[in-house]
Amino acid sequence: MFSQGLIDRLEGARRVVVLTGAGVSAESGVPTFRGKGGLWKRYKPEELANPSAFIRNPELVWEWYSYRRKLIVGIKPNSGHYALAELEGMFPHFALITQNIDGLHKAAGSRVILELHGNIMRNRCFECNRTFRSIDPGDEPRVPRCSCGGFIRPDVVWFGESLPADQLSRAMEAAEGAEVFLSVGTSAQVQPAASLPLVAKRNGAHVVEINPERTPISHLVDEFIQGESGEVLPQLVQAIKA
Ligand code: BJW
Repeated sequence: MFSQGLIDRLEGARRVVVLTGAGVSAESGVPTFRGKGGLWKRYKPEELANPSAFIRNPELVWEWYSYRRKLIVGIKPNSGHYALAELEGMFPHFALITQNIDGLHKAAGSRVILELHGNIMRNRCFECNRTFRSIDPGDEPRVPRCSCGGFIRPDVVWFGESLPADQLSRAMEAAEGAEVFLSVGTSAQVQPAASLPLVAKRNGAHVVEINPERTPISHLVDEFIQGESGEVLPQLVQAIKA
Protein backbone atom coordinates (compact mmCIF):
# COMPACT_ATOMS: atom_id res chain seq x y z
CA MET A 1 0.00 0.00 0.00
CA PHE A 2 2.89 2.40 0.76
CA SER A 3 5.66 3.27 -1.64
CA GLN A 4 9.21 2.63 -0.46
CA GLY A 5 9.81 6.32 -1.21
CA LEU A 6 7.27 7.35 1.39
CA ILE A 7 8.61 5.00 4.05
CA ASP A 8 12.19 6.15 3.38
CA ARG A 9 11.17 9.79 3.62
CA LEU A 10 9.28 9.21 6.86
CA GLU A 11 12.19 7.29 8.36
CA GLY A 12 14.54 10.20 7.69
CA ALA A 13 12.07 13.00 8.41
CA ARG A 14 12.42 15.47 11.27
CA ARG A 15 9.36 17.59 10.45
CA VAL A 16 6.08 15.86 9.75
CA VAL A 17 2.73 17.61 9.52
CA VAL A 18 -0.75 16.13 9.25
CA LEU A 19 -3.95 17.95 8.26
CA THR A 20 -7.18 16.20 9.20
CA GLY A 21 -10.79 16.69 8.24
CA ALA A 22 -14.18 15.23 9.03
CA GLY A 23 -13.36 11.91 7.33
CA VAL A 24 -11.01 11.00 10.19
CA SER A 25 -13.95 11.02 12.61
CA ALA A 26 -16.34 9.24 10.23
CA GLU A 27 -15.39 5.80 11.54
CA SER A 28 -16.23 7.01 15.05
CA GLY A 29 -19.77 7.74 13.85
CA VAL A 30 -19.50 11.49 13.25
CA PRO A 31 -21.12 12.36 9.91
CA THR A 32 -18.98 14.20 7.38
CA PHE A 33 -20.19 17.42 5.76
CA ARG A 34 -19.81 16.45 2.13
CA GLY A 35 -19.52 13.30 0.07
CA LYS A 36 -21.07 9.94 0.77
CA GLY A 37 -22.76 9.79 4.16
CA GLY A 38 -22.23 13.53 4.49
CA LEU A 39 -24.83 15.98 5.79
CA TRP A 40 -25.65 16.79 9.32
CA LYS A 41 -29.34 16.25 9.98
CA ARG A 42 -30.42 17.31 6.47
CA TYR A 43 -28.53 20.62 6.55
CA LYS A 44 -25.57 21.66 4.44
CA PRO A 45 -22.86 23.45 6.46
CA GLU A 46 -23.14 26.54 4.24
CA GLU A 47 -26.80 26.93 5.34
CA LEU A 48 -26.21 27.02 9.09
CA ALA A 49 -22.50 27.47 9.73
CA ASN A 50 -22.51 31.18 9.05
CA PRO A 51 -23.17 34.31 11.12
CA SER A 52 -26.09 35.45 8.97
CA ALA A 53 -27.95 32.22 9.67
CA PHE A 54 -27.44 32.76 13.41
CA ILE A 55 -28.68 36.35 13.23
CA ARG A 56 -31.71 35.25 11.19
CA ASN A 57 -32.60 32.22 13.29
CA PRO A 58 -30.44 31.71 16.41
CA GLU A 59 -32.74 28.96 17.75
CA LEU A 60 -32.32 26.81 14.65
CA VAL A 61 -28.54 27.17 14.60
CA TRP A 62 -28.29 26.54 18.37
CA GLU A 63 -30.52 23.50 18.02
CA TRP A 64 -28.31 22.15 15.21
CA TYR A 65 -25.23 22.47 17.38
CA SER A 66 -27.01 20.98 20.44
CA TYR A 67 -27.93 17.96 18.34
CA ARG A 68 -24.35 17.58 17.19
CA ARG A 69 -22.91 18.06 20.68
CA LYS A 70 -25.13 15.36 22.07
CA LEU A 71 -23.96 12.99 19.37
CA ILE A 72 -20.29 13.82 19.90
CA VAL A 73 -20.45 13.39 23.69
CA GLY A 74 -21.19 9.69 23.22
CA ILE A 75 -18.46 8.84 20.72
CA LYS A 76 -14.90 7.65 21.02
CA PRO A 77 -11.73 8.09 18.93
CA ASN A 78 -11.08 5.42 16.32
CA SER A 79 -7.92 3.63 15.21
CA GLY A 80 -7.04 6.53 12.88
CA HIS A 81 -6.99 9.02 15.78
CA TYR A 82 -4.87 6.65 17.88
CA ALA A 83 -2.43 6.06 15.02
CA LEU A 84 -1.94 9.83 14.67
CA ALA A 85 -1.27 10.13 18.39
CA GLU A 86 1.37 7.40 18.04
CA LEU A 87 2.86 9.08 14.97
CA GLU A 88 3.45 12.23 17.03
CA GLY A 89 5.99 10.43 19.18
CA MET A 90 7.98 9.17 16.19
CA PHE A 91 9.34 12.51 14.93
CA PRO A 92 11.28 15.36 16.59
CA HIS A 93 8.83 17.93 15.17
CA PHE A 94 5.26 16.93 14.52
CA ALA A 95 2.16 19.08 14.11
CA LEU A 96 -1.41 17.91 13.84
CA ILE A 97 -3.58 20.51 12.16
CA THR A 98 -7.27 19.73 12.34
CA GLN A 99 -10.41 21.25 10.90
CA ASN A 100 -12.43 19.06 13.25
CA ILE A 101 -14.19 20.58 16.21
CA ASP A 102 -15.01 17.32 18.00
CA GLY A 103 -11.99 17.04 20.33
CA LEU A 104 -11.32 13.42 19.32
CA HIS A 105 -7.62 13.94 18.60
CA LYS A 106 -7.09 15.13 22.15
CA ALA A 107 -9.13 12.24 23.49
CA ALA A 108 -6.88 9.86 21.55
CA GLY A 109 -3.76 11.31 23.17
CA SER A 110 -2.43 13.75 20.55
CA ARG A 111 -0.71 16.68 22.25
CA VAL A 112 0.28 19.27 19.65
CA ILE A 113 -3.06 20.04 17.99
CA LEU A 114 -3.86 23.15 16.00
CA GLU A 115 -7.63 23.53 15.88
CA LEU A 116 -8.36 25.71 12.87
CA HIS A 117 -12.16 25.75 13.17
CA GLY A 118 -12.56 25.96 16.95
CA ASN A 119 -14.15 23.45 19.30
CA ILE A 120 -17.82 22.60 19.60
CA MET A 121 -17.64 22.13 23.36
CA ARG A 122 -16.70 25.77 23.94
CA ASN A 123 -19.06 28.72 23.61
CA ARG A 124 -18.68 32.46 23.36
CA CYS A 125 -20.85 35.52 23.28
CA PHE A 126 -21.86 36.59 19.78
CA GLU A 127 -21.58 40.24 20.88
CA CYS A 128 -18.74 40.63 23.39
CA ASN A 129 -16.78 37.40 22.71
CA ARG A 130 -16.65 36.37 26.38
CA THR A 131 -15.98 32.64 26.48
CA PHE A 132 -18.09 30.11 28.36
CA ARG A 133 -16.90 26.62 29.10
CA SER A 134 -19.37 25.53 31.73
CA ILE A 135 -22.71 25.65 29.92
CA ASP A 136 -24.12 22.20 29.36
CA PRO A 137 -25.19 23.06 25.85
CA GLY A 138 -26.85 19.78 25.08
CA ASP A 139 -29.51 20.38 27.69
CA GLU A 140 -30.10 24.05 27.01
CA PRO A 141 -33.34 24.29 25.03
CA ARG A 142 -33.19 28.03 24.36
CA VAL A 143 -30.26 30.05 23.13
CA PRO A 144 -28.58 31.22 26.33
CA ARG A 145 -27.60 34.84 26.74
CA CYS A 146 -24.46 36.48 28.06
CA SER A 147 -24.63 39.07 30.87
CA CYS A 148 -24.12 41.73 28.16
CA GLY A 149 -27.41 40.61 26.58
CA GLY A 150 -25.85 38.98 23.53
CA PHE A 151 -26.67 35.48 22.36
CA ILE A 152 -24.19 32.75 23.21
CA ARG A 153 -22.90 30.75 20.25
CA PRO A 154 -20.57 27.78 19.81
CA ASP A 155 -16.90 28.75 19.61
CA VAL A 156 -16.43 27.44 16.09
CA VAL A 157 -15.45 29.18 12.86
CA TRP A 158 -18.28 29.87 10.48
CA PHE A 159 -18.07 30.76 6.79
CA GLY A 160 -16.90 34.32 6.29
CA GLU A 161 -15.25 34.41 9.72
CA SER A 162 -11.52 34.56 10.34
CA LEU A 163 -9.74 31.53 11.69
CA PRO A 164 -8.01 31.90 15.09
CA ALA A 165 -4.92 33.89 14.10
CA ASP A 166 -2.43 32.04 16.31
CA GLN A 167 -3.60 28.60 15.18
CA LEU A 168 -3.56 29.61 11.52
CA SER A 169 -0.12 31.21 11.64
CA ARG A 170 1.34 28.17 13.43
CA ALA A 171 -0.32 25.90 10.86
CA MET A 172 1.14 27.92 7.98
CA GLU A 173 4.56 27.85 9.58
CA ALA A 174 4.33 24.09 10.11
CA ALA A 175 3.19 23.54 6.50
CA GLU A 176 6.06 25.68 5.18
CA GLY A 177 8.62 23.69 7.16
CA ALA A 178 7.19 20.21 6.58
CA GLU A 179 9.31 17.50 4.99
CA VAL A 180 6.36 15.13 4.79
CA PHE A 181 2.76 16.41 4.82
CA LEU A 182 -0.27 14.12 5.11
CA SER A 183 -3.73 15.40 4.17
CA VAL A 184 -6.22 12.96 5.67
CA GLY A 185 -10.00 12.74 5.45
CA THR A 186 -10.67 16.19 4.08
CA SER A 187 -12.51 17.11 0.89
CA ALA A 188 -10.00 19.98 0.46
CA GLN A 189 -12.78 22.37 -0.46
CA VAL A 190 -12.77 24.82 2.43
CA GLN A 191 -10.17 27.58 2.55
CA PRO A 192 -7.72 28.41 3.94
CA ALA A 193 -7.17 24.86 5.29
CA ALA A 194 -7.36 23.41 1.78
CA SER A 195 -4.30 25.45 0.77
CA LEU A 196 -2.03 24.02 3.45
CA PRO A 197 -1.00 20.87 1.51
CA LEU A 198 -0.20 23.08 -1.47
CA VAL A 199 1.84 25.46 0.69
CA ALA A 200 3.78 22.44 1.95
CA LYS A 201 4.28 21.15 -1.60
CA ARG A 202 5.52 24.55 -2.81
CA ASN A 203 8.06 24.50 0.00
CA GLY A 204 9.44 21.09 -0.94
CA ALA A 205 7.42 18.69 1.20
CA HIS A 206 6.44 15.23 0.02
CA VAL A 207 2.65 15.51 0.14
CA VAL A 208 0.42 12.48 0.60
CA GLU A 209 -3.35 12.41 0.58
CA ILE A 210 -5.35 9.66 2.31
CA ASN A 211 -9.03 9.50 1.40
CA PRO A 212 -11.51 6.95 0.03
CA GLU A 213 -12.41 9.46 -2.69
CA ARG A 214 -10.37 11.77 -4.86
CA THR A 215 -10.51 15.49 -4.09
CA PRO A 216 -9.63 18.70 -5.96
CA ILE A 217 -6.00 18.37 -4.77
CA SER A 218 -5.52 14.67 -5.57
CA HIS A 219 -3.82 15.38 -8.88
CA LEU A 220 -1.44 17.87 -7.25
CA VAL A 221 -0.08 15.71 -4.43
CA ASP A 222 2.87 13.32 -4.65
CA GLU A 223 0.88 10.26 -3.60
CA PHE A 224 -2.82 9.57 -3.29
CA ILE A 225 -3.61 6.62 -1.03
CA GLN A 226 -7.16 5.46 -1.47
CA GLY A 227 -8.67 4.18 1.76
CA GLU A 228 -10.20 4.93 5.12
CA SER A 229 -7.98 6.62 7.67
CA GLY A 230 -8.87 4.09 10.38
CA GLU A 231 -7.30 1.39 8.22
CA VAL A 232 -4.53 3.23 6.40
CA LEU A 233 -3.00 5.17 9.32
CA PRO A 234 -2.40 2.19 11.66
CA GLN A 235 -0.81 0.35 8.75
CA LEU A 236 1.40 3.35 8.07
CA VAL A 237 2.57 3.39 11.70
CA GLN A 238 3.35 -0.34 11.49
CA ALA A 239 5.22 0.13 8.20
CA ILE A 240 7.43 2.85 9.73
CA LYS A 241 8.12 0.69 12.80
CA ALA A 242 9.00 -2.28 10.63
C1 BJW B 1 -12.86 9.72 4.78
C2 BJW B 1 -13.50 8.71 5.44
C3 BJW B 1 -12.69 7.85 6.15
C4 BJW B 1 -15.01 9.82 4.51
N1 BJW B 1 -11.39 8.03 6.17
N2 BJW B 1 -11.57 9.89 4.81
C5 BJW B 1 -10.81 31.35 -1.31
C6 BJW B 1 -11.56 31.00 -2.41
C7 BJW B 1 -12.93 30.81 -2.30
C8 BJW B 1 -13.61 30.96 -1.09
C9 BJW B 1 -12.86 31.30 0.00
C10 BJW B 1 -11.50 31.50 -0.11
N3 BJW B 1 -11.03 31.82 1.13
C11 BJW B 1 -12.06 31.82 2.00
C12 BJW B 1 -13.20 31.51 1.33
C13 BJW B 1 -14.54 31.39 1.90
C14 BJW B 1 -14.76 30.12 2.68
C15 BJW B 1 -14.57 28.91 1.79
O1 BJW B 1 -13.57 28.21 1.84
N4 BJW B 1 -15.55 28.59 0.97
C16 BJW B 1 -15.48 27.42 0.11
C17 BJW B 1 -16.60 26.44 0.48
C18 BJW B 1 -15.51 27.85 -1.30
N5 BJW B 1 -13.91 30.05 3.85
C19 BJW B 1 -14.19 30.73 4.93
O2 BJW B 1 -15.16 31.45 5.01
C20 BJW B 1 -13.23 30.60 6.11
N6 BJW B 1 -12.90 31.88 6.58
C21 BJW B 1 -12.01 32.68 5.97
O3 BJW B 1 -11.31 32.27 5.09
O4 BJW B 1 -11.99 33.97 6.44
C22 BJW B 1 -11.40 34.97 5.63
C23 BJW B 1 -12.25 35.15 4.38
C24 BJW B 1 -13.62 35.13 4.44
C25 BJW B 1 -14.39 35.30 3.28
C26 BJW B 1 -13.77 35.46 2.05
C27 BJW B 1 -12.38 35.46 2.00
C28 BJW B 1 -11.61 35.31 3.16
C29 BJW B 1 -13.92 29.88 7.27
C30 BJW B 1 -14.24 28.48 6.97
C31 BJW B 1 -15.02 27.87 8.14
C32 BJW B 1 -15.49 26.46 7.87
N7 BJW B 1 -16.36 26.06 8.90
C33 BJW B 1 -16.91 24.71 8.91
C34 BJW B 1 -17.94 24.61 10.04
C35 BJW B 1 -17.23 24.56 11.40
C36 BJW B 1 -18.21 24.46 12.52
C37 BJW B 1 -19.11 23.27 12.40
O5 BJW B 1 -18.66 22.12 12.40
O6 BJW B 1 -20.31 23.48 12.31
O7 BJW B 1 -15.85 23.75 9.07
S1 BJW B 1 -17.66 24.21 7.35
C38 BJW B 1 -17.12 22.54 7.41
O8 BJW B 1 -16.19 22.30 6.32
C39 BJW B 1 -16.29 22.42 8.71
C40 BJW B 1 -15.13 21.59 8.25
O9 BJW B 1 -14.04 21.73 9.12
C41 BJW B 1 -14.88 22.12 6.86
C42 BJW B 1 -14.08 21.22 5.99
O10 BJW B 1 -14.73 20.01 5.78
P1 BJW B 1 -13.89 18.66 5.75
O11 BJW B 1 -13.27 18.43 7.06
O12 BJW B 1 -13.00 18.65 4.58
O13 BJW B 1 -15.08 17.58 5.63
P2 BJW B 1 -15.91 17.15 4.33
O14 BJW B 1 -17.16 16.58 4.80
O15 BJW B 1 -15.98 18.23 3.32
O16 BJW B 1 -15.02 15.99 3.67
C43 BJW B 1 -14.85 14.75 4.32
C44 BJW B 1 -13.87 13.93 3.52
O17 BJW B 1 -13.60 12.74 4.24
C45 BJW B 1 -14.38 13.50 2.13
O18 BJW B 1 -13.39 13.81 1.17
C46 BJW B 1 -14.57 12.00 2.26
O19 BJW B 1 -14.27 11.29 1.07
C47 BJW B 1 -13.58 11.66 3.33
N8 BJW B 1 -13.88 10.48 4.12
N9 BJW B 1 -14.89 8.85 5.20
C48 BJW B 1 -10.88 9.09 5.46
N10 BJW B 1 -13.27 6.82 6.83
